[in-house]
Amino acid sequence: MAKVAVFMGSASDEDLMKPCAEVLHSLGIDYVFTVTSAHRTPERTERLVAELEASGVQVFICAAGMAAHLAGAVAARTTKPVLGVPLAASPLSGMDALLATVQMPPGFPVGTLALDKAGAKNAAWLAAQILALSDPELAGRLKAERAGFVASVEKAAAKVEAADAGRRK
Ligand code: RP5
Repeated sequence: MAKVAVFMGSASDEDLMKPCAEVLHSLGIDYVFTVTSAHRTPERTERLVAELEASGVQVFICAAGMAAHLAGAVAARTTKPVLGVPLAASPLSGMDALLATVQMPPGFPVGTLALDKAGAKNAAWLAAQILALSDPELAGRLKAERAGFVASVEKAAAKVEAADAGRRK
């Protein structure tokens, strides 16, 4: 049963959002990954939110570029947490999507992540942390992943230090 829904405003957003799906998959979180537009398919967006919420989705991740209203449109239709990923899809390099996503009026929050792939990944991590509030097993997996980050930095540091030591010889 999907716990997270990932919506993109267009199929052209798929490449930037694949890392979100990859993180969710790596954490063993069941998710839906699909396209729906606040502007082009408002009825589909409304229907998907209602159906997915009824089927057990706990967190909605919405990614869009340009005048990015998708996260706001979803936030209008659910009280589940909505995370927004602004995408650079216009000559404004994502500033348009960032402002449209982050500047929600009071009462309809959208937890806004970084632009593009960094935000896509962190939306998945944050969704996992939200789910982990009521899932001790997932919380344990997140702690293990953090330990993996520590190990990879220590490994990289040792490599850099060894290379520097070699240059000084
Ligand atoms: C937004 O407009 C989409 O999220 C996409 O980032 C952008 C351009 O969409 P396409 O014209 O490529 O479908 O709604």
